[in-house]
Order: sequence, then structure tokens, then C-alpha cells
Amino acid sequence: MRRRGFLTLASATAAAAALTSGSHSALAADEELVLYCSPQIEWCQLMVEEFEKATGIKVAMTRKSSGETFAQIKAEERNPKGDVWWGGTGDPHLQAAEEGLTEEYVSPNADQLHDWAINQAAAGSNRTVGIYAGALGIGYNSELLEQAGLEPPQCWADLTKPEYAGEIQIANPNSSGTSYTTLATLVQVFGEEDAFDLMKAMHVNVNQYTKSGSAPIKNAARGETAIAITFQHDMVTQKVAGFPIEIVSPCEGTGFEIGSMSIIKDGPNPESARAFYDFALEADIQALAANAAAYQVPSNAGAAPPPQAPKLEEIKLIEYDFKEYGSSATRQRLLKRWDDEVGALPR
Ligand code: S7P
Repeated sequence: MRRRGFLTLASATAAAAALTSGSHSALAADEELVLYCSPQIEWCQLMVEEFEKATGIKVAMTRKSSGETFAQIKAEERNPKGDVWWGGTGDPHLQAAEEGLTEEYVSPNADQLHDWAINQAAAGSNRTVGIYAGALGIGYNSELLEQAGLEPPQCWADLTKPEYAGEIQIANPNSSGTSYTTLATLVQVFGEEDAFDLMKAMHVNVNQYTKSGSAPIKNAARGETAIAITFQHDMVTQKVAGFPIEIVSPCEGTGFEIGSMSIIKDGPNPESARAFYDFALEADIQALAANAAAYQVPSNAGAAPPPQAPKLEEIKLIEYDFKEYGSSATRQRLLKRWDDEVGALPR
């Protein structure tokens, strides 16, 4: 049963249902929610439709990359306009938690979550929570590489090879959580000095730093670049759509994200915010992701990952230090260093 549709009834019914399910508070059907959404737009739209259908609450949604959304919430700190930040990589959610931009809240659905989602909440003093997970990878267009007579890269270090000149695309880590996760991964795999040397050497092979993290693999699918660094689930989306994309888990090991959700502090609609938060943690809601061609691993243990989702247990994952790389000081320092030493380089 649960609540699907119960809030479309009178609020008295909603109150009763909420008490029965224990999952969230009673809400009037004329409430609103301002949602900042960072995953793929198709999934954002699906969540809006489902939540509106289930609750009658009208949602105003905008989709922006993780780094951009963090910057917006920070800019609006004195006059918050958003209620919930749903999705996007966990590091900037942790930074928002540390900087007091988000609200402490423990959902009654928290006990259904995998440990990694709860650990994320603990790292952010319950001002955030994990909603999905996904590993980084190197994707390539097999037809383009074959036409160019190039072997696919197997390791992060391969991306500096001169034969890949102009063949690689990755996002800018300031706007993109995907790209910041890559930066932090390289620092954890190689150590900071060697990681920056690698990124500087790779810079000459990069044809474009995109704003959005998933853009490079979309562009590879359409033949605009041969190699893309993104999350593997975003590569799966292109493969499932029929594009000639292959996925590599880098030989040195790879980083991963705990895609997260946070309630914005002092947002205009706190009750709607908590209702959405509880809703987004439910197993049956998380299980809808594949309908939007989203192949992340869900955080609710009762939601089976889509069969096409990359199997995280088969990937050599590093012990990504979310606390350290989601800290305000480290994220700001690494992004500044990237701007000064990599982004500023001529090509
Ligand atoms: O496309 C889905 C996804 O990879 O996008 C999120 C990401 O933060 C948004 O893109 P940016 O890299 O541009 O910030 C991920 O959390 C999610 O898995």
C-alpha cells in the first residue's frame, strides 16, 4: 500500500495514512516544493511526476550539475529559495553540510538503507544521506578508436599517451561533481603531486572540458570524441540506447560516488521537503530509476539494482575518503589548484 496516491485525498486521509505508515508527516495538498536536481534530467522529471502524483504537492524543479548547485545554494544562503537538493555527487553535499547550508534530518526510512548510505549521513552529521552509488570509468566509442587504429586505454595513466591527442573529454571539476570525483580519485590513487602531473599531461589530450559530468559520454556516443571520463552508469545509458560505447574500469582502481540528497536549511517549504526526502528513500520509488534510463545502484536495500547497472562488487574500487574529499577546505584547495595548474594551461 504505502502512500502512493494517499495525499491526493483529503489531508485528513493523508494524516491517517502518514500515521499508519509512520513514513512522513501530514501535508495539505496545496503545498509546494522547490527541488534542485543534479542527476540526469529524465530521472529528475520522473521523480517530479511521481511525487506530484503521490502527494498533490506542486514541484518547481531546476536541474544543474553538482558543483553548480552547491554554488547556487551557497549564494542563496541568506535567502534560501530551494527546499531539497536531490542527487548529485556526495562531496559537495558534504561540503554543504559542513558549511551549515543544509538541515539535519533522519528519515523514518533510514533503517532501510545500505550501510554506505548511512555512513554518508554520518559523515555529514545527518545533514545529507546517500541515495545511490556509482563507479567512475573510462568510456570509449569502439568504432572511432578502431577507425583511428588506436588501442583502448586500460588505465588512468594511459590517458597521457600522445596517441590520444585531442581524443579525450572530461568535465570541468568546478561545475561537475563527476569531474571533481575524478580529480579526488586520481589524488587518492597516485598521491597529489603525481595526480596533478597526470592531469597536466592529459590536458593536451583533452579536446573539451564540459560543464556537465555526463556530457562527455553523450558526445562519445554521437562520435564527437573517442574517449570520455564519466560515471560508468552514464556509459551504460548510452550503450543501452544502442551506441557503440565500451566501458573500462581503470587498472589502478577507481573512485565512486555516493549520490546524495539534502534538505536546504531554512527553505520555504520544510514539510514538503521532509515528505520528498522520505519519498525518495523508498524502495519502490528508487526502483523506478531504470524507467528513466538511470543505472545507479539504489541506496534502499529493498530496491534491486537494474540488471544493466555496473556491478560494483566486480570493480576494483578504491577506499574513497568521502570525509576528507568532501571537506570544504580540501575541495576548495583542490579546485583552486586545478584552475591554476591544469585549467589555465594552454592547449
Ligand atoms: O548523470 C547522472 C549522474 O552521473 O550525474 C550526477 C552528477 O553529479 C551530475 O552531473 P555533474 O557531474 O555534472 O555534477 C551524478 O551524481 C549522477 O550519478
